[in-house]
Amino acid sequence: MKSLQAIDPEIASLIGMEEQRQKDVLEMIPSENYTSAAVMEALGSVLTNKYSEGYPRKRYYQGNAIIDDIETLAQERAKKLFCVPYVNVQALSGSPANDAVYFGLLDPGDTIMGLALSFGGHLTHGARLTFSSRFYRSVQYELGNDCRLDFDAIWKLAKKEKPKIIVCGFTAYPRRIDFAAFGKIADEVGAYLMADISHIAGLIVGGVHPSPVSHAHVVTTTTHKTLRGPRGALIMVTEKGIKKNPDLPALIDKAIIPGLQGGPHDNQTAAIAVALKEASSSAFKTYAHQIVKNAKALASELSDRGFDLVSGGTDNHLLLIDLRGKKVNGSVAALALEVAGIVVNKNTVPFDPMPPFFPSGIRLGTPAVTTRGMKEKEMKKISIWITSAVDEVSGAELPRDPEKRSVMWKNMRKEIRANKKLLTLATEVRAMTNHFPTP
Ligand code: DSN
Repeated sequence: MKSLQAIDPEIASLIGMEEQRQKDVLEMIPSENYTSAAVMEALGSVLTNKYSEGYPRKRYYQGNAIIDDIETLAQERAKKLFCVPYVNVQALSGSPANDAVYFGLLDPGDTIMGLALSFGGHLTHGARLTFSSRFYRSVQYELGNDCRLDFDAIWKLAKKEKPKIIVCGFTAYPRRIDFAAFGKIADEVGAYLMADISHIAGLIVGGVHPSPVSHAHVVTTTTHKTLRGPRGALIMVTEKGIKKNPDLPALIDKAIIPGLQGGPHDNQTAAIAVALKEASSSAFKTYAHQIVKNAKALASELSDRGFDLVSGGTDNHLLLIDLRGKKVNGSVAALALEVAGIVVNKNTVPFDPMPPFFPSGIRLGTPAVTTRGMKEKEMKKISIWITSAVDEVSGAELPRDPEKRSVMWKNMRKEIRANKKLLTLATEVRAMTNHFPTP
């Protein structure tokens, strides 16, 4: 940081402030985590200086012998950890990874079928306004009335629409995913099954969530969520995938380059390799188990305090809370919690009558606080703070009329930011987080 401080004190100071913020608060956005110092060292290395279009030993530029070894190591570690025969480590992040699978396997206009965004799917799973619905025909499944996957409805939709790819794996689904049931449906309709395990990759390698590898043809994941690596992604083809189409690895490699990307980010590839090494340790298994234990403890404490948990609880790292019972809009609650030092995200809940920017719920999770060493005892404290913060804004529902809502939200934001009770909670939070160092 010394040279950065000398060259650009403004950015150095902002990074320092962000570092302090990350230490002071409870980071509870379930897709965030604290990566290790070793991962960051690889990420900030000289590897950022190199161009390496192509793949190991098939590069367009000279000088890539060492980069070849790094990329091969990342590939081999991923293959071993996830038990797959092929992996591409070059996708720059999760959305480009999913886009590459579609680009490689589909023609424009082919049908993809994923969970609707408002029910916990991802933008790239066929949501309106995205690449995935503009260039492909997107059909979307929803959850059942119990807010769980309804395999009967999914099967019927697949049979009717005949998608070429069925996407499973979600961003706001707190329950275990039955990959076998998805695999059976995909096989029956002749579709590829793509499992996007971005949220739960760390839980899968840690042995606390079943793996999709025997049921899916293609598996994608980001590397920076529960897997705790740098930003980045993996695209994997399973034995089942190669059996269905032996060309899948070549199609995906070609989709990445020349299809969608130029040179890979070699510093990112090395950092992914480091994270994969860390994730294969027994300490990581303990970590993954603790993430789930913490999420379950938090769910039970919050339920006891009158919160309405979507689907009634959690099997994984995240909780989705419907705040309509508390008479608070998700945006209002998320801001109040932020002022109180607890960082979550507003989120739609299944069958949400409100728009995505002002949804009825919040989503929170335990991967980052578990990295800091917090356990069930701390989850109880956190649930008490969450309750106090949300109770402080109870009654703050926002109108559905956009104009009225905009005026009300503007005034409310000012009040919440200055709320003394919330600011006091933040000092209590800080007193605790100081005892739990970040990596
Ligand atoms: N932003 C990710 C998440 O929070 O789940 C999805 O892209």
